[in-house]
Amino acid sequence: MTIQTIFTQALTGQRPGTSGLRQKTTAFMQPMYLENFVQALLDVLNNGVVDGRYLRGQTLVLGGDGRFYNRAAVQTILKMAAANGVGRVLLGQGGILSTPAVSAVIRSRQAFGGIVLSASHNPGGPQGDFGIKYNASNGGPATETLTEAVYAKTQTLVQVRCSDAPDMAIDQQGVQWMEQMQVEVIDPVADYAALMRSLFDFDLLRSMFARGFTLRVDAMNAVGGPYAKAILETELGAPVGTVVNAIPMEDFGGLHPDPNPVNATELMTCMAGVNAPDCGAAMDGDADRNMILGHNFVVSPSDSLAVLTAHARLIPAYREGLVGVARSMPTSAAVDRVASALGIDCFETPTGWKFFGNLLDAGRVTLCGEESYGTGSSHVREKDGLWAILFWLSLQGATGRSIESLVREHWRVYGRNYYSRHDYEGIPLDVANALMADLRAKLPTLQAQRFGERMVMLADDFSYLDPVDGTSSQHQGIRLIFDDGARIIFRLSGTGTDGATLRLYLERYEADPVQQDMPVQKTLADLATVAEQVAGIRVRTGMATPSVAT
Ligand code: VG1
Ligand code: CO
Repeated sequence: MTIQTIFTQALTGQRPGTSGLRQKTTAFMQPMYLENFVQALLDVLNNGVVDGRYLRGQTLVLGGDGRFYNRAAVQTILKMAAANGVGRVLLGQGGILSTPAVSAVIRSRQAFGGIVLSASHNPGGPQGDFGIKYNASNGGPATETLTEAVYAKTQTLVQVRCSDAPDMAIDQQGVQWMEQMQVEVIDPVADYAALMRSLFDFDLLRSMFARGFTLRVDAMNAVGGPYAKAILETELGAPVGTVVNAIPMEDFGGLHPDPNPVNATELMTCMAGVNAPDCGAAMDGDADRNMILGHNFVVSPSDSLAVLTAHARLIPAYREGLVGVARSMPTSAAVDRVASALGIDCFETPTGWKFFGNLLDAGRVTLCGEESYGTGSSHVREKDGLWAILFWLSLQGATGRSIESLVREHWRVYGRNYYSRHDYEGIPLDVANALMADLRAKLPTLQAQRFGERMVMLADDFSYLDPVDGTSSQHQGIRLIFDDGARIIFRLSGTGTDGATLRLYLERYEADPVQQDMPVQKTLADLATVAEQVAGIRVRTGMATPSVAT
């Protein structure tokens, strides 16, 4: 075995987005595409840019969501890690690790960091997307400082180091060596399952299933399957078949593993049927997202965060209460009301889990969430789909109440934040950029403008000053906040691979219990009209309706 130096050409366009570098699988499979990015990452980690620490000789965790190209990418990364002085790699068996499991393993084994191979909720397969992201020693997504350093490096890269060792056997657990590097193939589920056991009352959950509580978890043929089966079926005694679409497939069996009512159609139908189970749930490609359903009832992710916050003390891990909570800016303000009632801090961050990391590390928050079906806590530094499912099961077990009644009671107590996200996908980049630029330019004129009954109280482009390390992030989304608390938000997605995706977020608050059961889109229609008036989405994109509205 020798270490080869391969000369390469710097590539443009390898700037990580909201959650790592995502691209068409075909792009990733081009010669040197993955290699260049990985070399840039290893160079940055080896030069002490991060906290003055050096990767050389240290441990990296490696795994992915099992999508097409996962296995090949694992082999490439192992050879490059060995050639770049990595001391040890902890590799999920078969190259498999969910995003929350990578976070858990980094933390439990005190690794230097980890590499996740996933494009998360994006479709997979040769015609789909692939992705790679780096998580730091806290288990959380790399900060913008690090991803920008990696991006800068990709632009000047001239060589890649790689071992010419043969491919490794990755399907058996155990220890092997490549060059000077130890590779330990680990059980992908064990560390994660142990962590869940330490947070929740597994006896309570076991007794629920023993009494006949019914659950259907749709793993969408993605990486959540093995975790859900091991924990829910094997350990907690849920009947076999509780977890469906449970075997990770390279193309997710043609499903789009983005758990929302539009994509998880099979689950939606099942939960609307007469024999619907007590609870339904789905996860995304890398198992960090969750959708929770009752009988014919979808819990909106923003409400989910608020309900979990309100009842957290029922869970052993949060019995002492929460230190604070955080939500991404476009997420509804439902949780803010609970935080204020509990007298705890509530932080508003830009979109993407990386912005929660410092708050969690500094002990300022315990729970975090995003409107995009993401919820999590201080137990890891990622959102966590199965954790959210176990949390909701525990709430049902502890209160004896159904999902729908828990949410409806929440609305009665705190009011309801009607909420919807409209996605306009596949817009030409220049059209999307012009739309945002024009909105930005218009902001001063929107201030104090009236739209029907409402007046704009604040029109701005959201920026965030991290209260822990003082870094600032600009241009995180255009906000129109009205005098009645309603909000309209526009931002461009940072995870897509086809042109641009415009996300329009609509929210309005309803305190009156009699008015809390209206059809969501209908009750937000006037806000959608204002958004159209202000941004001219229809005219600019030629799209009469959003491609997805959830
Ligand atoms: C989307 C979501 C965001 C989430 C991100 C990664 O980003 O809106 O809330 O953190 O995906 O989720 P964007 O930039 O496309 O809006 V995952 O599960 O795809 O890693
Ligand atoms: Co995900």
